[in-house]
Amino acid sequence: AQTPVKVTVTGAAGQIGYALLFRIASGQLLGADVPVKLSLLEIPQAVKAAEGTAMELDDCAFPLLSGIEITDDPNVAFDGANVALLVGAMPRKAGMERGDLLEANGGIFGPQGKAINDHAADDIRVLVVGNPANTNALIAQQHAPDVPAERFTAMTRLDHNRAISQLAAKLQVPVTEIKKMTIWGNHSATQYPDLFHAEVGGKIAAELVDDAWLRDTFIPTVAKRGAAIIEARGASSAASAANAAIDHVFDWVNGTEWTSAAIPSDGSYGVPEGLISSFPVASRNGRWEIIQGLEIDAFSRERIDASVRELEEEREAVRSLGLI
Ligand code: NAX
Repeated sequence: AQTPVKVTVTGAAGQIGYALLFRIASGQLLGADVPVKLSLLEIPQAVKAAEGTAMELDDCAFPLLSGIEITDDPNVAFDGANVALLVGAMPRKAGMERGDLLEANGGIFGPQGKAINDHAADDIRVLVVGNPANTNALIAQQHAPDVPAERFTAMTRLDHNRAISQLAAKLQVPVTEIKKMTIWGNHSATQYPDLFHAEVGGKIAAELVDDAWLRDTFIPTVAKRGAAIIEARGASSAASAANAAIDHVFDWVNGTEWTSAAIPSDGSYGVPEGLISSFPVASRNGRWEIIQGLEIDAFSRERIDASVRELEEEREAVRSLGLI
């Protein structure tokens, strides 16, 4: 039998954790034939709640689930980890300045990056979900000098899936008709969902919708969807976020021709090297590759640059706080 893959989930007792763990254990993260071992990392106050979730995981008798470990120690949680889903983060509280938010998250993602560096398996793949996801991923990466930089990624797949869904609804086509969707930049309100390369039945999506809808409805609807979910549900996106995390890791491991993921820039498309920014990506042989050669018009250029500028500002801020 195959050795189980160790998957570490931080913030395991939170609402995304609750939506995520059962899908991992059922084989949707890596494949229906890959046994998994789960490691749940929580803060001490939430360990008991994580134990409750583990009881429910036991009660599913998942054939692929070979064990569950629960801990509040990152050195234990990441020991031998093959996949790390960094979900737990410090949310922005009312009146909190951006510097305070970045500093609080630096206190989480710095030590977790170091624990990954010191204890994870050689093939470790990291997906950061906890916000501000791109910059948290950068912090963790900078504390893990022995891990190839490209193994640290942040999630824009939820934005990508939202963009597909909005476009499919507008054009009244099945989501499966939409190809080559791209989210550029930061997982924040400045993100740029790009319809100039997306295709619907072989036609460029931007040519099938009017400019005003693209600019004034589509882009803000995708970018502000998280806030709309909070408004409607009274809680932030959880099952859809968990679903996107599953999609991201599944495609990273199993391959895809085109999706969106925030990965370390190699300078492509004018995005400064090292920033963890969302790009159109393919996954081949277990590695993300930025899709090259796309023409970027002035409209897209301006929006990509604005989101990338925000990422640069976040990087400057965490540098000046001594977090990287
Ligand atoms: P919850 O508040 O329900 O859960 C977070 C959990 O993390 C809590 O159980 C908490 O105890 C735990 N935690 C905090 N610090 C920790 C640490 N140092 N080590 C281990 N665990 C720790 O939040 P939830 O709704 O699950 O969201 C989690 C994160 O995902 C948030 O930062 C949220 O902003 C972010 N999101 C990111 C999205 C994306 O597309 N990238 C979309 C969904 C979501 O908003």
